[in-house]
Amino acid sequence: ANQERSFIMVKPDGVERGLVGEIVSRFEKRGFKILALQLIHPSAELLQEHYKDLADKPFFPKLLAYMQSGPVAAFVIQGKGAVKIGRVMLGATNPQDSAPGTIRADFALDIGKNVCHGSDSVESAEREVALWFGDNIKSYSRAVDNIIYE
Ligand code: DAT
Ligand code: MG
Repeated sequence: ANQERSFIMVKPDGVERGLVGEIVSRFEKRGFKILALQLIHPSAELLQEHYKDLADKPFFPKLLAYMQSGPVAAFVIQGKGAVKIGRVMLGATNPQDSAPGTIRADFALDIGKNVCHGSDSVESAEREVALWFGDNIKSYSRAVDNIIYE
């Protein structure tokens, strides 16, 4: 139950604005284990696969261009409720609707520049972790988990 994983990504605007440390830090402080962490210049092919469910949307070309405008900081968090809590910590897709204290509410104003990505289900998390990191993930134990979990 404490092994659930989610794929989180700081988008190019977030990297350019120097928000990588702040965003990673929020997940670290919450108690999640960082399982993988990499700055990536994503190819069009990788992004098309990542966002394949949105291929028919009118904003898809703009989304792909934005996501290729610079490197992204991709990482994997592991811990209890990683997917659901990850989404809550990001905030609503449109920053105009994001609850105060969420990443998008604290750092963004426009839906097309919403700073971060997080997997929306356990199934998509598994797919996205495999897509972005393949076999480059190795689990490890942390003594602090005995303090974080009851
Ligand atoms: P989320 O990133 O919250 O999972 P999503 O998967 O529905 O949202 O869409 C992926 C990204 O596409 C989203 O972060 C920003 C962009 N996007 C979504 N809906 C949009 C819209 N109506 N107009 C412009 N960009 C949109
Ligand atoms: Mg999504």
